[in-house]
Formats: sequence, C-alpha cells, structure tokens
Amino acid sequence: MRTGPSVALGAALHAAVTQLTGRIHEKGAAESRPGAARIGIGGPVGSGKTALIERLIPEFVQRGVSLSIVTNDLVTTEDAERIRRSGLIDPKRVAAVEAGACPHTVIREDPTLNIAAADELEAQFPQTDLILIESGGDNLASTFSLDLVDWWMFVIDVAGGGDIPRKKGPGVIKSDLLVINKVDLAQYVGVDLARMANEATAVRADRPIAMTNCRSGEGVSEVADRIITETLFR
Ligand SMILES: Nc1nc2c(ncn2[C@@H]2O[C@H](COP(=O)(O)OP(=O)(O)O)[C@@H](O)[C@H]2O)c(=O)[nH]1
Ligand SMILES: [Mg+2]
Repeated sequence: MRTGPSVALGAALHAAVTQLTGRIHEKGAAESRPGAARIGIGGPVGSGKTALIERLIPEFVQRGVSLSIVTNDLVTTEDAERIRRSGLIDPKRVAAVEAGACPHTVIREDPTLNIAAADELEAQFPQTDLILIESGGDNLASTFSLDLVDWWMFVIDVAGGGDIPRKKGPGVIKSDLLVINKVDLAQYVGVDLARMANEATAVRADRPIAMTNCRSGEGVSEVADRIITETLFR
C-alpha cells in the first residue's frame, strides 16, 4: 500500500533520526538527563501491542536507544514473560504490572502502579532513554494519563474491522500516533486499506497514522523514527 512519496518521506525521516540519535549520545555524556521518555501503547486485546514491542526493540537497539518495558496484564504476567523470553532485551529491563479487572484504571484514573514500575526501572537503569508501557488489552475508549506517559500510541488491527476509525473512540482520535496493524490480513477480511487509512486520518484531523505488519516488520521502522523524533527531541 505504500506509495513512492511516502517511501521517500520515510527515508528522509530515517536519515534525520540517524543524525539525531548520534546527538543523544554526545548530549548524554555531557549533560544530566531529564529522565527517560515514557511511551504508552494502548489498544484492544489482540491488536498486536506486544508484537509491535517485539518488533520495535531491535529498531531501537540499532539506533543506540536504551530501552525498558512495562507490561500490563489482567491477572498474569504473561506479556512480560513473553518479552523476557524473547532474548531481545535484558530480562531485568522488563517489569510487569497486574492491572486487575479494569486495565484502563491503571493507565488513566490511578496510574500509581505503572508510575512506580517505571520509576523503579529508571532507578535501576539510569541511562534509559525510553520506557515503553503496554496497557492491558482494553476497548476503544481507553486513553493514557499524561501523569504516566509523555506520548502514547493506540494500536488497532485490520481484522477488527475497517470501520473502527469511523467509530471515533478516544484512543483512535486522541492518541499521538494511531497504528493500524495486521495490514497483511486486509485481503482476507475484505478491508479496503486505503479507505481505512483515509477515514482514520480524517477523524484524527490529519494527525499521524502508521500502517504496520508486525509479522513481517513492515512499517515498524517508521514507528520507531516517529517515537524518537517526537519524544527525545521535543
Ligand atoms: N497476521 C498478523 N498477525 C499479527 C500481527 N501482529 C500481531 N499478530 C498476531 O496477533 C496475535 C495477538 O498479538 P499480540 O501482540 O499478543 O496482541 P496484544 O494483545 O495487543 O498484545 C498474535 O497471535 C500475533 O502473532 C500482524 O501484523 N499480522
Ligand atoms: Mg499484549
């Protein structure tokens, strides 16, 4: 689905980020750090939040960005264990929060547990640039408290239906980046990807969206670049 100009734009953004990540490290050595940027990843159950994290880790490693992760599950630590086992990241850099029955409560109304988990990771690894916080799978209404995160993305997937953007949930509309994942499944579920992307852009008043396939990694490098430019170089 990618067009020529968007590929060119992606390459230009990537070149800018490569230059900027060089500067993180020059700056990191000389100046005291304001603390790691905290990034929220929300979205319905099964949309691909953990899969996106697994794809983002190597992208950040490649750019020299130091990373820690907090996962939220209802009553287990399943996602944290999956990421620790992946071999992609030092398992000590992955913390789990058990969110209980209301996953949105611990990222919005009372994010104390998540703030504590992120603070603890940052105390343990003070050179961390980014902390990714994956919400427990929730509905289209979930949003993150800005006491917890500096920037957040919302992950929906094509198999959930091409009409999700039209339903205008707060996650779709208010997130800093909307990720439409599982583009590979569009042909099987009868979704017109270009139309879904246009409708998403329209309800978001032209704020950014990304189209990804977390099985192949397509589109993930653009997500990493955007996170870096929008959170580390504001
Ligand atoms: N076909 C396809 N499957 C995907 C993609 N991303 C994730 N999945 C699968 O979707 C399922 C749910 O993914 P997961 O990351 O656990 O979702 P989460 O609940 O949002 O964390 C898993 O079986 C993944 O392998 C994708 O881009 N394409
Ligand atoms: Mg998950």
